[in-house]
Amino acid sequence: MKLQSVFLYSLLGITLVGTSCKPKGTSSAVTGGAAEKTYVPPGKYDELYNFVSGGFSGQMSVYGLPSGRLLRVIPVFSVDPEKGWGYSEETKPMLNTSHGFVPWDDLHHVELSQTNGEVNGKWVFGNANNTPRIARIDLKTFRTAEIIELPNSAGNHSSPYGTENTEYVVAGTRFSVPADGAGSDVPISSYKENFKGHISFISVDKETGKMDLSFQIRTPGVNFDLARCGKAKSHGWFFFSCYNTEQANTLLEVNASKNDKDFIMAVNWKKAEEYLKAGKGKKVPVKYAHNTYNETTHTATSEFKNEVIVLDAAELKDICYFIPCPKSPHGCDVNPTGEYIVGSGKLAALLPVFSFDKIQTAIAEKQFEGEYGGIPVIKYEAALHGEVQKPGLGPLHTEFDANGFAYTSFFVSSEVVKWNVKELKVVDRVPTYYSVGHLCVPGGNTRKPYGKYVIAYNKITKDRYLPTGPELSQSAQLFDISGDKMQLILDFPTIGEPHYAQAAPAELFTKNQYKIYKIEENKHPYVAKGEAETKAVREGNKVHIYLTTIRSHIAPDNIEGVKVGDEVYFHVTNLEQDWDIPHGFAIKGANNGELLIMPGETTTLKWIPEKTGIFPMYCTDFCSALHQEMQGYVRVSPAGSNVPLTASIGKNAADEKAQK
Ligand SMILES: [Cu+2]
Repeated sequence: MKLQSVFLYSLLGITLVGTSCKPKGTSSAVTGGAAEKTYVPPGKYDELYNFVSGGFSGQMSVYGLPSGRLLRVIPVFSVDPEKGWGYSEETKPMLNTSHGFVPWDDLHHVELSQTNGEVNGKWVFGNANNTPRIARIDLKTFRTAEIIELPNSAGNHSSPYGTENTEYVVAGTRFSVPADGAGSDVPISSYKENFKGHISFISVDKETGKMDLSFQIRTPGVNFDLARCGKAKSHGWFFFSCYNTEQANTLLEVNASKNDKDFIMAVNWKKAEEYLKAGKGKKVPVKYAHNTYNETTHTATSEFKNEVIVLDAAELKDICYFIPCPKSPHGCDVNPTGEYIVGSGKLAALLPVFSFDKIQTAIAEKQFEGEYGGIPVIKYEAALHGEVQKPGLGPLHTEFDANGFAYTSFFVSSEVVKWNVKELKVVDRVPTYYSVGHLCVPGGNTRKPYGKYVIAYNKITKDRYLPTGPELSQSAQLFDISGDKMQLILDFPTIGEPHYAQAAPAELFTKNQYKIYKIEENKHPYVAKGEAETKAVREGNKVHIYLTTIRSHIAPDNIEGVKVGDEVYFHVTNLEQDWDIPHGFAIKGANNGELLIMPGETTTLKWIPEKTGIFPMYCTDFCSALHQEMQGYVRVSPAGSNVPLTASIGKNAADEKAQK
């Protein structure tokens, strides 16, 4: 055990050295011609979309490659004043959970939907690591369309990984915890007895994308880190990396680093489906939110669900198998043929590569070394294809190209290493600046990698960019891998933590893009389809204002008769039917964000005035030469006043009265 600790601390020591000194050749690493390879002339589109997680920002960002230009930040789990996400009444339900309104999360992994193991351009999924949730983003609109909460889970790290036809996205719990509900109040010291892992299988409708928590598999209590589905020959299986097989529940830094080997868990999900159909699952009472955004009503709804079906892996012996893997594995990656599964022990000095065929033989011949928590443990040698010797320090994650090569990131030694999957020989290595986490080869997790680039997502930037106070921008680095040697061609700053990313050719997405919402198809209950339909309606202390925006005015632009303490709902319909003409909406004193309303859309801002006076409202999104004139006034009177509620445009309420 002493030796292991020395090994652990020597790795940590290297971390400190590696991140506090500037490696040699940080600028000379970029060779001539790099600028040409990343230059996208003004007016030209990039070749690829790169979907990058925002980590602790809770959002997803979209970059063009090879330019590295930031194209969009998609709000997912965190409120976003730029888009009005989580501020408009219509989007607030998207952030509902069984814990109430949760306006933040930690988005670690992105997953593009697939058909036959290739990216199909329909959706991208993201995980919420803190309050476990999975989101589906519709790539017609680049908007979050659905968020489903995960019961019995804590720290939803090992997600969202999809099967090769996106039959399911899966989510493994990072923290094993007692199952939700009755029986969850137990001593922490009873970890071994009471803490359980749950792997969630969320089905995805092929046409609509609609998600459903189909079932969960209950496992012994360990920490699940990452996962990948089997593909081609291994379709029907899933592979999860697990650490903390020590089942430590304090000081994991040391106590979860004791065992020489942890596990990769192989799951036969087709078998699990059979058990599900045969009624072998147990209905377990839980509470979780399922939030859906409707593009016709422009409104999200939350539905709360009360049970989930759980299959117990310790009882149903042939759905889960453990494979020993050195040491605290992070990445668990399946190559394009589906035959090889690469384990990346973040405290290991070698890379084990497992063989799907050998795993199947080992299961058939029961080559087990015992059980762990009731689950068979396959003998290491029986599952192993071979080990890559001395590849680097701290392997994290592997992606693949189309030519039989793997690219592994090494956090501790800050490098990307290219190696041959069959022969297990290192063929190239390049430094990263600094401390790379995940990698992305466009399509590198599919049956047909695109394979022209590898992008490193780095945790630390140090001296890479102009100083911006105590924190520097995080970054990505683009390498050309079209030749034998990897060539660094671009650095670009990123938002939040660029934890993981995927990329695919732009044409998969550009063909489906929404340009407007058709106003005649708008089914929002408070839509105004033209200025003639604008009005103000009082229902007790609620005031509904049907308001429209079009270049360059707001209708109505004079509202009187609102009283202190009223709940005022501005239902703003953007009448524009022209691409790229959103309008914004804000009002003085609203302790809320703004709205951003797409062409043809209706969105609502709730405002409770607390003072009397005249409150200007205006368009916040620069829309035309007379954008600055796009404004109006709301008069707020005392709570008991009898100023009548009026809404007008082109004249004042008082003028109207005078005419009568
Ligand atoms: Cu405007």
